[in-house]
Amino acid sequence: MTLFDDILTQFPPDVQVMVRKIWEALGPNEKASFLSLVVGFPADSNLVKILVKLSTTQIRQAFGSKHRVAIVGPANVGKSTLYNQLAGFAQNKSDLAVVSLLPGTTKENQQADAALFTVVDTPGADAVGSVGEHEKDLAFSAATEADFLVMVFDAIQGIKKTELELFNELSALKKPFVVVLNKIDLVPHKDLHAVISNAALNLGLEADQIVPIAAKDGKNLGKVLLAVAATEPEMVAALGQALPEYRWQLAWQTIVRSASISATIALVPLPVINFVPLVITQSIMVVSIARIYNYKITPQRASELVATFGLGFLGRSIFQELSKLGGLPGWLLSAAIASSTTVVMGYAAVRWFEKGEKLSAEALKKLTQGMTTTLLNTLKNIGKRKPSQKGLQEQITLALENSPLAESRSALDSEVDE
Ligand SMILES: Nc1nc2c(ncn2[C@@H]2O[C@H](COP(=O)(O)OP(=O)(O)O)[C@@H](O)[C@H]2O)c(=O)[nH]1
Ligand SMILES: [Mg+2]
Repeated sequence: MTLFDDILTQFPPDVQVMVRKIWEALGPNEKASFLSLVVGFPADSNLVKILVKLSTTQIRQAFGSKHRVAIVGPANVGKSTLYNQLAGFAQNKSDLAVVSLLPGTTKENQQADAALFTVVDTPGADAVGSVGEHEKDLAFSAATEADFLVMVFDAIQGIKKTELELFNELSALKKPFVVVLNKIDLVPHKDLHAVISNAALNLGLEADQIVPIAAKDGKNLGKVLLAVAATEPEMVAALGQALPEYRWQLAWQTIVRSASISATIALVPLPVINFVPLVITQSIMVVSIARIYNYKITPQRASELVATFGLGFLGRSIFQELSKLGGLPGWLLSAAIASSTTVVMGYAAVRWFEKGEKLSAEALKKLTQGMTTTLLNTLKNIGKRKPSQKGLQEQITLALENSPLAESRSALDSEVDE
């Protein structure tokens, strides 16, 4: 068994194939330097452990399996309408559901393939009588088989006794879920706040756990999808394909995750930033971003792309410049630079997939320097003592999630395009 095989066994079985592919895509020098790191720092088999632990989620995200999202709720609240919005991205029009004013229109479960995930429409789960019982059973069997529930209620109807009972029964399935309040277009603007907070109160949730939507015209559909994505990162790619206007925000989630991983990799005490684990992390990020932008690229191609942007080299030269100035601990510099190059790589990948455009070396440098300064300013607050990996990861995540970039990339665009 080679050393690499040994490392590979530490990954969960379902991601081993992918890790091996990425490994095989690396050049001989990169392979050698990675292995020498591992051999040279026996006390720091930590490095491998961190990499394994952190990249597993990412690999799952990039190569994740299909998920089932079931739309459930009382009759006539707009489940089929919402389903059609989601399934609208599917090729097959016969997958669409019949929508009508009449309660009880949907009598069977119906599913559609919306890119990477499967949406399931169900009959009303609140009906009474023998037909109603049967339909409720169908809805509950779909919910039981699903990985995620979109629970739909009617904004005008509100949450009364039957709705609450249904909510409790569905919650008892212990699936991740989002509650949406549909037909919000029928609520007068001045009552909006009260309607949402009443529904939250009755369900025992916080107001921000409820997403008001108008399925009929697609209003806030993206919020539903982001709520789904937040609990099921594997869906991010699928959602990005479905909703082009959310692509950047979805890509940003991937970038934040990768950048915080990069920082922790850099935290391991080594004289220079660990280039190879960074390349792997960034390659996986690029594969995820490609999926969001509806491209499929191999991990090999992604690692080549990462290499052509030359950010590893840039990172090291920025490290040298900044460490000459003194005053800042090496771990802080490494972490900030590793994160920044990952953010910039993510942004560069977005531009690449969006416009087939490669940012100039000058632009990349400017962006990386700017990002490093921003992150150093945030991280200075941690103090001189080196934080734990988890602590650092949280700090970076927080800083990036709260950045204006989470909403829009215009700040980066204007730096590059001016
Ligand atoms: N005003 C309004 N009506 C809606 C909305 N979504 C669905 N509806 C209407 O509500 C009725 C029931 O919709 P449907 O999707 O069949 O509900 P389901 O029984 O839960 O599947 C239909 O007349 C829809 O046109 C919405 O966002 N706003
Ligand atoms: Mg229906």
